[in-house]
Amino acid sequence: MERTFVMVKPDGVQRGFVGDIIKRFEQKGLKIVGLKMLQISQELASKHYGEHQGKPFFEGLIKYITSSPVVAMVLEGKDCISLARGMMGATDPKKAAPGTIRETFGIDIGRNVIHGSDSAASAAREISLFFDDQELMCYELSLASWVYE
Ligand code: DAT
Ligand code: MG
Repeated sequence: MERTFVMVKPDGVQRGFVGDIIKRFEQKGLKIVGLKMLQISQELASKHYGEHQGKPFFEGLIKYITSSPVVAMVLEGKDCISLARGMMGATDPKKAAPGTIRETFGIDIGRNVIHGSDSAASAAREISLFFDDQELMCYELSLASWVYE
C-alpha cells in the first residue's frame, strides 16, 4: 500500500467543495489516514512549492495558497499516488479530462482547487511537511476485501 498527500486548496474550501472532494476519494476506496484544516504559513508554502521558486507564477502561487485555509489529507491505497493524480486531472483545468476534479470544479490554472503529490519522493516529503507521525492513523478498513481482490 502506498500513501499520498492531497490538499483542497483555498479556492476549493471557499467554494464549498471539501465534502465533494473527500467523497470522491472515499468512494474510490482510498483510506483517509490523516486529515486537518490549516492556514499555510509563508514558510510552509515556500517549502511545499520550493521546486517552483523563480518561475513567473511563483509569487502568485504563494499568495494564493496562503490566502485562506486549506484541508490537507493523507490517503492510503494501492498505487494511490498516480490514482489520486488521475482523479484530479491535468494541472490546467482547461486540459483536464472530463469528470476529473479539476475539470469539474475549475477554470484557471492558478485556481485549480486541489493538490496531489506527483511521485513517491514528493509524497514522502509533503506528508512529513504537513503531518507529524502521531497524526497519521493506522487502522483497517472493514470493506477492504470488497475494494481489493
Ligand atoms: P501540479 O499542481 O499539477 O503538480 P505543478 O507542480 O506544475 O502542478 O504546479 C504547482 C501549481 O502551480 C499548480 O497546481 C498551479 C500552479 N501553476 C503551475 N503552472 C502554472 C502556470 N503556468 N501559471 C500559473 N500557475 C501555475
Ligand atoms: Mg506539482
